Amino acid sequence: MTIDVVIPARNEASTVGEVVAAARACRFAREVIVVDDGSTDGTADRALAAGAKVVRRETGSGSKAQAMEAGVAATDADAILFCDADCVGLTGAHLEDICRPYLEGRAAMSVGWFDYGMLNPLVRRLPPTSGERIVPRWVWDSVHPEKRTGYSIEIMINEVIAEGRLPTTVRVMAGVSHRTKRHKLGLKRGYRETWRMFWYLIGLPVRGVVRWRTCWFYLRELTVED
Ligand SMILES: Nc1nc2c(ncn2[C@@H]2O[C@H](COP(=O)(O)OP(=O)(O)O)[C@@H](O)[C@H]2O)c(=O)[nH]1
Ligand SMILES: [Mg+2]
Repeated sequence: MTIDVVIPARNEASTVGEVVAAARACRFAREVIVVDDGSTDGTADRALAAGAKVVRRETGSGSKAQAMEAGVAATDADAILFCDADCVGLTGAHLEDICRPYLEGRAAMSVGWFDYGMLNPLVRRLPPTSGERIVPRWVWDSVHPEKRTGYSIEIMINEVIAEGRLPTTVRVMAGVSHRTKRHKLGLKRGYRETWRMFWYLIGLPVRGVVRWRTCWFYLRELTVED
C-alpha cells in the first residue's frame, strides 16, 4: 500500500515549508508532491527546499481541483493524502492519525478537521470541507470531471464515498488551523469571499447539485474519533 501526499498551493510561501515538513514526517507517506499554479511569492522554491517534488502548472487560470488532479496524475500511489498548503500547526503525527483508520481498514475516507475549540462537537458531524484527507485513488477517479471545480471539490469526494455507502472517519487535528481568506485577502475581501463560499456550499443541496440523501448516507457511515 503506497500513499503519496498531494498539496495544492497557490501563493502559500509563508506556510508551505511547514506543511511539506509535516508531510515528510508522516511515516506512512512515500512522496510529497506540491502542485503550484503560477505562484508569485516563491511558493515552489520553499516547497523544493523543504523536500517536496514540485509540479508546476503554467496555465495561469488554475483551481484547487485542477491542481489536485495534476497531483494525482503525477503519482501512481494506491492512496492519496491531500493536504492544504496553508495549514498552521500541522505535524506528521496529525497526518499519521488521519492515515491510520484508512490503513487499518476502518475507513474508505479519513478526514482531519481544523480545531474549532468549543465548536468541535458540532463541526465534526458536518459534511467535511477539509483539505486534509486520505482516499484511495479510485475515489478521486470516480469524481465526475465536470464536478472537479470550484469550492466544492471536497463535497464531490464526499459524494463518491457517501453514495457508495462507504465508511468515513473524522477527527479534529488538535491545535491546527489555517491562514484564512481574511489573512490572505484582507478583512473586507476575506469576509466577502468566505460568505460567497459558504452560500455556494449551502446552495449545493438546495439547487439539487448534491442530493439530501447523500448527506444522510454520509452521516450513517460516519465515525467520529477522539
Ligand atoms: N495550485 C493551486 N492551489 C490552489 C488554488 N486555489 C487554492 N489552492 C490551494 O488550495 C488550498 C486551499 O485553498 P484555500 O484558498 O486555502 O481555501 P479555503 O481553505 O477554503 O479558504 C491552499 O493550499 C491553496 O493554496 C489554485 O488555483 N491552484
Ligand atoms: Mg485554507
